[in-house]
Amino acid sequence: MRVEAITLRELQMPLKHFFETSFGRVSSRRILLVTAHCEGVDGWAECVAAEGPFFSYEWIDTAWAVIRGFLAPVVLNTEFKHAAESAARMDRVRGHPMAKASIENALWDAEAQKKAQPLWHLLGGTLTEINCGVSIGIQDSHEQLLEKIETELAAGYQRIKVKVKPGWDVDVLAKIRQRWPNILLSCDANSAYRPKDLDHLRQFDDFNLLMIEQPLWDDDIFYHSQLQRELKTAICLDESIRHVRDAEKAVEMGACRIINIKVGRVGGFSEAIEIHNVCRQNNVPVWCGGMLETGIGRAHNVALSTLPNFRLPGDVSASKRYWQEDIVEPEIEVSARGTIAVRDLPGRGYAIRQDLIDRLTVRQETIRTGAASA
Ligand code: OSB
Ligand code: MG
Repeated sequence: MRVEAITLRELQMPLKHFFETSFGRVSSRRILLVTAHCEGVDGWAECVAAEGPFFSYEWIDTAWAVIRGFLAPVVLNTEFKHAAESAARMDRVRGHPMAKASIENALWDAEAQKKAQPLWHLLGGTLTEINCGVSIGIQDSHEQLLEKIETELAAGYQRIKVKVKPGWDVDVLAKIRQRWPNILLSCDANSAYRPKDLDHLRQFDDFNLLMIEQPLWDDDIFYHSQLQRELKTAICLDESIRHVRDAEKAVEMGACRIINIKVGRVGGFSEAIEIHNVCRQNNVPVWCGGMLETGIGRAHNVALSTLPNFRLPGDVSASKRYWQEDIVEPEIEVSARGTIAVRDLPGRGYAIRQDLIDRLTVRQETIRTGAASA
């Protein structure tokens, strides 16, 4: 398989409702799509870098620049037996996992199509139905949040995750638990707390949470290991797990009991699979995180979630929660039991809506040759 050209596209897509985390609010997404043109087959992926460097240092403009200047040049016109080989070619570039993931994952999609295999099968997936939860952002009022939870539970989602930060945490969790004593409930702090908040965080133990996601610094493992020893509730790491060594370290140090795998955050499918495997060997359950993706990123998340250690419901939810109209067909749909059935079609299994993508595109560039200092 040879990559003849790579097309980058930026799409402007308004969210149905704003999404707020401890690091800020977003109302409209700038979506970066990557297409790898591979001898008659187009592989597609979504770069999950956001509108600004807040979840991590990457954002859409750094991703675009690093792909154009440094990543595309090392994969273009190279013969690959397997998409995973592209990771080693891109290794010389330090960091920028979301940019790298978008290239590698587009190649996996192309490879699956060429082999006429579903992507989930090529990744080594075994589950045919995946379990879904939702992530609900910080709202303008407690009432608005409770209403949203009500809606998602009625839709069948198996787990509710709410975003928390100082000032939007204990009271919120108490109200949720009062109304729904038994639902699977977790919270995500996106690094909003510090070790000095220990006494405050201990109150979270009263709510029988499935986990507290990323309470401390985005790059920390050590202080999480101290915190985990003090809390009954399981810590789940998201931002801190950048590659398989972080997962090994976190497990070894007892910094968490659960790991959230986001394929963009860890640099692509091959690293995500390695993290999955290490967690499986150590009996640490994983689940698939989300980054407010369109259907292209979502389809990749669904495929990854079929690996056997994805034992907890992921943040893999229906297209219609975020988008008026999604760019894949059919849209990602969730059953009344809160599941997504995998599709037995070659590649990602969801067709590209090229007409709609063209209408939403605000910037486009095709890279054909190794340009800058490759
Ligand atoms: O930390 O999991 C997170 C969205 C943007 C950035 C970070 C996170 C999230 C979510 C949304 O929680 C998950 C989704 O895509 O539904
Ligand atoms: Mg998170």
